[in-house]
Amino acid sequence: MSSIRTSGLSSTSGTGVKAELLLGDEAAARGAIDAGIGGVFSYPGTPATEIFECVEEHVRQLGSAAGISALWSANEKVAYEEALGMSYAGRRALVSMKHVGLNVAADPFMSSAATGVNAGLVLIVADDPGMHSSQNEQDTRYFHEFAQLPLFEPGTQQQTYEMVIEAFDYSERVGLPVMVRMVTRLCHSRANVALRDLSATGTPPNGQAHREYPRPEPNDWVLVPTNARRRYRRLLDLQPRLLRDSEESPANRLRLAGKRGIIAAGIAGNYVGEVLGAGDDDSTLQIGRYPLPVAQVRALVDHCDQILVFEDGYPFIERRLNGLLGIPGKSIRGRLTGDTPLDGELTPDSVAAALGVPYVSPAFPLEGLAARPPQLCKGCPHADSFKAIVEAAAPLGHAYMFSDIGCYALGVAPPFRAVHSCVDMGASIAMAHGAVQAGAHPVICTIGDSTFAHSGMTPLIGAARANANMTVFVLDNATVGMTGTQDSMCCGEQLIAVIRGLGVHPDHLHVIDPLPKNHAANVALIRREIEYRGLSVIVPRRACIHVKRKGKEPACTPACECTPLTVHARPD
Ligand SMILES: Cc1ncc(C[n+]2csc(CCOP(=O)(O)OP(=O)(O)O)c2C)c(N)n1
Ligand code: SF4
Repeated sequence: MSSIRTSGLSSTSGTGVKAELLLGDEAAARGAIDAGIGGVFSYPGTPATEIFECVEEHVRQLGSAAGISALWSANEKVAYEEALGMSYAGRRALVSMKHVGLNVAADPFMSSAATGVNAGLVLIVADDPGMHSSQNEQDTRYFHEFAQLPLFEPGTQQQTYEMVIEAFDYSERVGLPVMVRMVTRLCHSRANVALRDLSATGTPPNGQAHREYPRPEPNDWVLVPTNARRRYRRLLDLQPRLLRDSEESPANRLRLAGKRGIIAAGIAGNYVGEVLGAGDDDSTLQIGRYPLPVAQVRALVDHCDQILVFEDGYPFIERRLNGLLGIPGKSIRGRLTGDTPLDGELTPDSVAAALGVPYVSPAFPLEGLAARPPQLCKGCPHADSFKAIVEAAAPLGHAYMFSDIGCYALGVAPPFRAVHSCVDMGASIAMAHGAVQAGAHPVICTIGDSTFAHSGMTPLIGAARANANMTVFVLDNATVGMTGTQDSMCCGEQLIAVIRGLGVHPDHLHVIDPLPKNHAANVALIRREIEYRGLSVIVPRRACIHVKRKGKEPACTPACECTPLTVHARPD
């Protein structure tokens, strides 16, 4: 019988009292709430967004009694730093983001491995193998190794809940940030989760856990070289303990049986359990925690002739097993050997094929369904903006149109074809400025209001300083449309004040209302600004139709004095 079980880790002393049907993201959030966090920090990004939103909803229902602060951050670096500050100040902090968000947060993240933490700090990163809603499928486990920090990898919703609680405790025991890696299928699927009875465990009520600020060694957090060397040495000295704790953890489960060995990481254990069912003879090692438990891996390899590795993402474990030269007499198989595809998500079908067992997927067959490419919603303000931009630029020669990540990236498709690049958040303005320095003209750049606040402001300072010959469109739809209309950090008149403050000349800063009735006037103004030999910024301002549908107010700051944005309902 397979020892890779899909059930969760057993909760401490039978304290699970009620089961709730939760998304993986919700299970993570509930774990953090039950661990007594003082705050959650995040920037939206699929598939991690619902972690923050679940805590936010909890705070909305309980108000200040929740004792938790839940404010979106301007970007992932800011989110990580805010969480670190809360940890230093003695409250547990959760920070969550999608995988590419950790690239943005990598600077404080790497250095926090040296400073360490005070109250528990848990970083949840949601990977997106298969790129359902992402620009790449990088594997966060490499960041665990890069930073030399402990990482948990739950395979089920129940494990997610339990591991997040354990991650906070562990973070305080070792004085380090602890990472939790999730993947899209886990984040966005539901299962019953047994939640702890906090009154029975003596856990402090939500948000009440508080640790003293550790006055004796404040220099630990000041990474000037003398301290940094000392703190890095501490991180290195902790490594044997992190390995031992991982080897002793019930999250890594070894079962020795037949001569074929299976290593399954996180959610892959579910797929193996599903396709093999009861009655298989294989030896198994379920990985739920890193550093990789070397002792268990060695025991499995010694016992078996052939090892099959199933892991979502890169062949992280398979590569480590093989090293440079492989293991004489043993066959290590997985993504590198083509037993499972090198890219995309694992599925029960691909796992069954690699195991050589018959398996009929219960999933609905997709063949024959008409393809439905994503497109801008009917009535989307971006459509009117692109129409005007394309028409204005047409007679001026081949325009270079740099863009960014957001709903407006759909301007790549016909009839607009107005997006020639979309690389990473905030890249458009810097790339446009680079193209200007290569002598390109006309150079046009489109970026959303949330992406601008995330990482578009800094490149605009340089472009304004150089008066770069380009035209920037900050598409202000008053929300973070692409990830589900979260509040935008900077829109309306506040956005204009920021752009002006970054050094853009007021004569070449314009707000337009992208409506069909204004089309001719908008085209004329845009053309004039493209022809101007210097930097222009144009802000097409009209709210996303879903801001209205959700009955939300456009997300200007309380201090904002802009005239209300034109909000249009969907035409149908
Ligand atoms: C580093 C990173 N963080 C988060 C995301 C997820 N994401 C994609 S676009 C976007 C923001 C979109 O908002 P905005 O720029 O205002 O454009 P809109 O979708 O509203 O048109 C976010 C949060 C991402 N792709 N990369
Ligand atoms: S969600 Fe809003 S911004 Fe995105 S395509 Fe639809 S209307 Fe446009």
